[in-house]
Amino acid sequence: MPRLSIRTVGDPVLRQRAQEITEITPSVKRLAANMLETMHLSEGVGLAAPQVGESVRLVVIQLPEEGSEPIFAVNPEILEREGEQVGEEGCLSVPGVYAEVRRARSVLVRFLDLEGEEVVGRAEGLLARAFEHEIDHLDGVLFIDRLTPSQREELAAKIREASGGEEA
Ligand code: QAP
Ligand code: CO
Repeated sequence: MPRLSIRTVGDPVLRQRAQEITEITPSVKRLAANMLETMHLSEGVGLAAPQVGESVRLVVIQLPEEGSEPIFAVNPEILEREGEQVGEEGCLSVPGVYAEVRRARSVLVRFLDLEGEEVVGRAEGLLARAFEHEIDHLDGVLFIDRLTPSQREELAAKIREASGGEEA
């Protein structure tokens, strides 16, 4: 299976609202399998279809814990959020940038699996964070959009330094 190329910040596909999937066709399943493989090769824990240039509502998540299975979610939605957690995030589409992001501690999610069966379940901790992060991608939102003004300042300063301290 070919490794898909990952779009990075600046690519307009990352800013579009992705389309609902109306039918789980073989090509949707093939995209899902290719996304999982691409995510594994890039050592990611989550990937959304727009990150590989496909503007459709499909995400894959696989937590790094031993024995955790991949989750394929078609048309995922968050029905409820509860509590708060702050933790470090990165994104394959924003390579090399990591920042603390505030998210819900727990979310109630609904999606279709690749067989078209509805799944409703509660996710906590890292899994809740991954669902929020990946569903944001489907709405054209990146984790860097969720930083505080002072975090943005800090990030801008780092980028200036990395470019050799020149005026940008
Ligand atoms: C989203 O992120 C996420 O910059 C998935 O050089 C983040 O897989 C879910 C990655 C935090 C839960 C918690 C980023 C790999 C991977 C990079 C990723 C990099 C190499 C990010
Ligand atoms: Co991401």
